[in-house]
Amino acid sequence: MSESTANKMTEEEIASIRKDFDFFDRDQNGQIELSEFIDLLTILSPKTKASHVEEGFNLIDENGDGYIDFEEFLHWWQECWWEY
Ligand SMILES: [Ca+2]
Ligand SMILES: [Ca+2]
Repeated sequence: MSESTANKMTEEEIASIRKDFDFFDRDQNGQIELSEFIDLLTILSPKTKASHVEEGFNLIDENGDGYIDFEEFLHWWQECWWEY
C-alpha cells in the first residue's frame, strides 16, 4: 500500500503534505489527535459539524488507534484532493 502511495506522488508533494501534517500536529508527537484534527477541519471547512468531524476522524484513522499518523494522513489527502 505504501509503495503505490509513493509512486503516485513526487517527493516534493509528499514534503509539502508533511509540512501541513507537522503544522496540525501541534504537540509534535508525530500523530494527529482528535482535538488537533478538529482544529484542522475548522480551518479547512469552517461549516463542518463536530459530529461529522468525529466521523471523518474515524474514517481516516484506518487502524483505529485513535491517532492519525502521517501515512493515514497522506492516504486521506490523496483521496480528497488527488482527483482535482
Ligand atoms: Ca499530536
Ligand atoms: Ca491510526
